[in-house]
Amino acid sequence: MTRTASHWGVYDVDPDGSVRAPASDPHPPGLVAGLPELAGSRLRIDRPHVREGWLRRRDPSTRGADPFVPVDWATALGLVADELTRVRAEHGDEAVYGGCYGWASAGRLHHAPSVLKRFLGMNGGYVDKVGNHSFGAALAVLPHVLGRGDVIALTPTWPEVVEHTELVVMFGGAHLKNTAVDSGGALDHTNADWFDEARAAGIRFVTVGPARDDVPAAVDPEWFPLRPGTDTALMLGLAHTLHDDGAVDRAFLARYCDGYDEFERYLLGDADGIVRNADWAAGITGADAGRIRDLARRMAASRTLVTTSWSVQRAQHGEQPVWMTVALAAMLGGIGLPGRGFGIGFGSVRGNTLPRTEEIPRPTMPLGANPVDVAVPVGRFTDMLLHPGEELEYAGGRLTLPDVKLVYSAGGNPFHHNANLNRLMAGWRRLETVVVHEQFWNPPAHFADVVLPATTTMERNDVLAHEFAPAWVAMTQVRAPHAQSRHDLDVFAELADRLGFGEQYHEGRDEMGWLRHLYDVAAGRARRRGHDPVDFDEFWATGRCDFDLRPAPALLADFRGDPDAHPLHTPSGRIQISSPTIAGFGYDDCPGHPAWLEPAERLGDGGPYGLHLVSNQPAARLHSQLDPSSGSLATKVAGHEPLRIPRADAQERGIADGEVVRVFNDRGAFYAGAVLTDDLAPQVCQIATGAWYDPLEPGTPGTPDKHGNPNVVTADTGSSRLGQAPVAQTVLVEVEPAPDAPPVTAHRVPSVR
Ligand SMILES: Nc1nc2c(c(=O)[nH]1)N[C@H]1C(S)=C(S)[C@@H](COP(=O)(O)OP(=O)(O)OC[C@H]3O[C@@H](n4cnc5c(=O)[nH]c(N)nc54)[C@H](O)[C@@H]3O)O[C@H]1N2
Ligand SMILES: Nc1nc2c(c(=O)[nH]1)N[C@H]1C(S)=C(S)[C@@H](COP(=O)(O)OP(=O)(O)OC[C@H]3O[C@@H](n4cnc5c(=O)[nH]c(N)nc54)[C@H](O)[C@@H]3O)O[C@H]1N2
Ligand SMILES: [Mo]
Repeated sequence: MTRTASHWGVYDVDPDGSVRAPASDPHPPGLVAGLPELAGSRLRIDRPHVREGWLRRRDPSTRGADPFVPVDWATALGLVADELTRVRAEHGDEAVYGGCYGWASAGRLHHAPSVLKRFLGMNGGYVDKVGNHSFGAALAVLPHVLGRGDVIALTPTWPEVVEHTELVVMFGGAHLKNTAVDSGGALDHTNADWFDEARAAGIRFVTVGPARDDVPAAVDPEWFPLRPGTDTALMLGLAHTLHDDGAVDRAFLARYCDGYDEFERYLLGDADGIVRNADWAAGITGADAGRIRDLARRMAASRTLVTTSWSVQRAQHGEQPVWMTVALAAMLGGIGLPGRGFGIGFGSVRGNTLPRTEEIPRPTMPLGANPVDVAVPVGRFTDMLLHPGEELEYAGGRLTLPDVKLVYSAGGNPFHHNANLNRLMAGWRRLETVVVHEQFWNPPAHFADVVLPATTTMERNDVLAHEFAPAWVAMTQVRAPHAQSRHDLDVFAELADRLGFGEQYHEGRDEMGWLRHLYDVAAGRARRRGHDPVDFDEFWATGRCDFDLRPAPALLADFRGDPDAHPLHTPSGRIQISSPTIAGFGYDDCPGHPAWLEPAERLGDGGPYGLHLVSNQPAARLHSQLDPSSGSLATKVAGHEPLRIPRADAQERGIADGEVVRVFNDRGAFYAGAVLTDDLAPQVCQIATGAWYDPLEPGTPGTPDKHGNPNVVTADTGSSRLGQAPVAQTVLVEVEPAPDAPPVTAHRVPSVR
């Protein structure tokens, strides 16, 4: 067997090292070539390294600027074990942060954040994270609205859409490149084919958002150019037209919803005199009022699905567009019918191609208990570093931010996922110690004190499994570990040995022993749910365990069938168009019903920065993963990450196509390569995330990034006090030509003593 897998696909490796996707994948993304290409790269970390300033002086101020000292594994693990023990003894278990956020790699056994948390939990505990970067605001609000927070399941599937839908109105679109990946692993890539089938079935697509190309041109979508962050206003305008036309499904609202009246009073402006109609929406969104009315009428007259991509809620007040999506779908009355109602994240990842089934319990590494009961919202990580002891209002309660002294990170890139990197840097310098497991000399490695080299998926045996995938796939080791790199699992097992709980950690199992054990436990659970998985030896010999997926009914179909027998887990048992619980929190940034709330930054606000920056997911990478691969490098412009800018806005600023530009605001600046386009709404610029952070003067506050990392300029405020979720999309900038931009040095190995 030479088959292995990644988050972006399954692939086979020939003895000569060449790779190809299996024939069963109709459209494997180019990303598949990235991992094998980088497996032996000069950027791989060959042995443990310790930052000189930490080793000699325990000086945090030169972190990111110092040379590294290579050490042997025994020395490195001794340093880490002693440091963990010191920090716990001097500052307590709440001083250790292990809630590392990150996609890591595919594979259920060698899942870096899991093996890390299992280790830290047994070593006294760790401060964890709560929420996520992907859909944190939705995660906060939907339990109050629908009584459930399983956001990735809250969308209809493609088969339902093709069979039942007439009109799909997509806020934020469903860009095909996003469906290249699934957390846990994409088995195959069929979204393009589903779009084709939908087109053949005569389904109409409307994409509402800042970019024309968020829906494939193949389905000839209608584009509603929109100022970013204004979706809620547009949805309110649509809702008002439904109301005016008498097209609201009152019977649906009466039987299945609670609190519509209160929302309706807001819509009509009963209290404040502001009528949220199409004209009002046009003024905020930049869309045409006549087109808004027309769209509302077509939505009422068709079997309509309203989808909202996760990007839309990755913004200040990001709870509102999600809540309003549900409210709008409720007014149309289609919720619970196949292919109708709403979809949150339809097309944000690959998962919605599959006939939804009851979840197959996939193999997972048991985390064990965490004796420390503190979890900080992911978006508030820098607040935690800068303001220990302060109170944070969150989700109706109050959270005291812990005083973290040591960050232990494996499988995430804090210089990718966090916003406002200059502020992060100020917090990062307050840490006494940063321990990182990494595969490459990337930003997390450059900004660590102890760097332990990790293997990649190609160098280990594992099992690929995703909640909604119809098969588990054996990931076979296809290369020897690079240089002295080790599996994260083995590193933690040895650290546990040194700290006296080795047997508890590894339970006497080696890699294959663990795989067999995790598989057997999951297979047992699957059998109890009526599935018939093959035994482990057959799985490993054939490389696959297939499940017969029984398509489940449409989302909320049982509730629609009988809301008394299948009530939602909300206070009323119904869909909460208004929520007394949320209203009771008294948050002005998240009131008791969906509402348009003015964000801190938006186009037309009269401030000094005249362009809205959208940072979307990269086509040629997974976040920062694969950035040095040839596929990603081929997308760069003059060595920098490309920034798309509308032709007129570029010309106004004297910017030519292919030129290097400086993108800046009060929080920071980065350099990028300009690409002039006609595919963006006026005054909207767009850059993908994931260019490796490349500060001009590492560790110096305010230093520009040379490469094109948008998080140098993004804000790290919370979506609201309800969600405290990241707001990457709420950011205004200015752009200017930068003929003297410094050269990019992102893909470098540090100097070594
Ligand atoms: N401006 C802006 N910022 C954003 C977003 C945005 O839209 N705009 N999106 C946000 C979203 S949705 C997300 S999910 C986050 C993603 O942020 P992250 O998940 O932090 O990004 P990745 O680049 O996937 O980071 C994974 C890291 O793990 C390492 N790694 C991979 N496999 C292994 C392994 O087996 N062992 C070890 N030890 N390390 C491994 C990789 O080298 C890489 O450094 O970013 C967020 N940040
Ligand atoms: N190839 C690839 N695929 C990925 C990933 C990757 O790194 N690479 N990351 C995965 C991850 S972790 C996640 S969470 C998902 C994220 O999935 P999404 O959040 O859906 O994806 P994005 O690319 O961030 O945004 C999609 C589009 O939303 C539009 N948009 C931005 N702001 C607004 C707005 O205010 N209103 C409207 N209407 N539209 C707006 C932008 O034009 C953008 O192209 O993608 C996943 N898929
Ligand atoms: Mo994400």
